[in-house]
Amino acid sequence: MSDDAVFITVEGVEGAGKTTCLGLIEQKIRDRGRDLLVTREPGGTPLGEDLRTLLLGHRHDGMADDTELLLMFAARAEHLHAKIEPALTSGSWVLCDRFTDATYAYQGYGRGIDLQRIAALENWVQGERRPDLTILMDLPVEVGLERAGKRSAPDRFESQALAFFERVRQGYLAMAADQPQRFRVIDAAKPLADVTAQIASVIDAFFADSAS
Ligand code: Z5A
Repeated sequence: MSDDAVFITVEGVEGAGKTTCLGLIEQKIRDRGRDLLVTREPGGTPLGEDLRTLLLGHRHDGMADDTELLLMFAARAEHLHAKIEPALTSGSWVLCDRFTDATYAYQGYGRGIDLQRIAALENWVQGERRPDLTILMDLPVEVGLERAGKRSAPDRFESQALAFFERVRQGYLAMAADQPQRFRVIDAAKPLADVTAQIASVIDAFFADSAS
């Protein structure tokens, strides 16, 4: 990896505003003259997008939790191999809509899979690769689900019970408390103008820290 290539991820429960705010983050990074790959998980490659369709669709509603976990990491292995690592090696920054923290939050805290098993897969698939900065968009799950529900029919994850999303949210907050050097928590329940101001200040501070 080039010295100044940076890997940024954006996380949060459904409807937190990740997709909406990705464009702002992208613009702020490009304004600083950085090459940038914007991508997402599950997905980001042709194989990964096919796996995404399997994971989010209702065709395999009874899928075992372990199957779901392994498909997430299969998509991630391909993504790292074909897109993320080559981009970072060439000096490009990478901005990814969800990454392995989503696996800990959804498959770990949400489904109840042992976090150590996820950690073993993380080490196997990623080696030492971890995000440099993770923006966690936090809000009450009811607010996020209402926002997401206004948009389209629920996918396989959005069809989960409220208690599942509450565990996911608490999992994210536990990780953020555990790794404050990497996570920045945004109050995503606020109006969009306020949320974008919070994100802008996180990115500005990250550039300022990197320069010092
Ligand atoms: N998943 C997993 O289980 N394990 C893994 O390892 C990974 C993923 C990587 C797909 O992710 C699913 O995969 C996801 C977790 C699981 N579960 N689900 N469902 P995804 O990221 O593609 O899907 P998502 O979380 O459902 O994204 P989303 O619903 O598109 O949410 P969002 O991107 O955070 O929100 P948005 O589209 O930007 O905004 C939603 C609506 O709210 C939209 O109409 C906006 O205009 C509106 N909005 C946004 N911000 C505001 C504010 N501040 N005020 C008012 N309205 C707002």
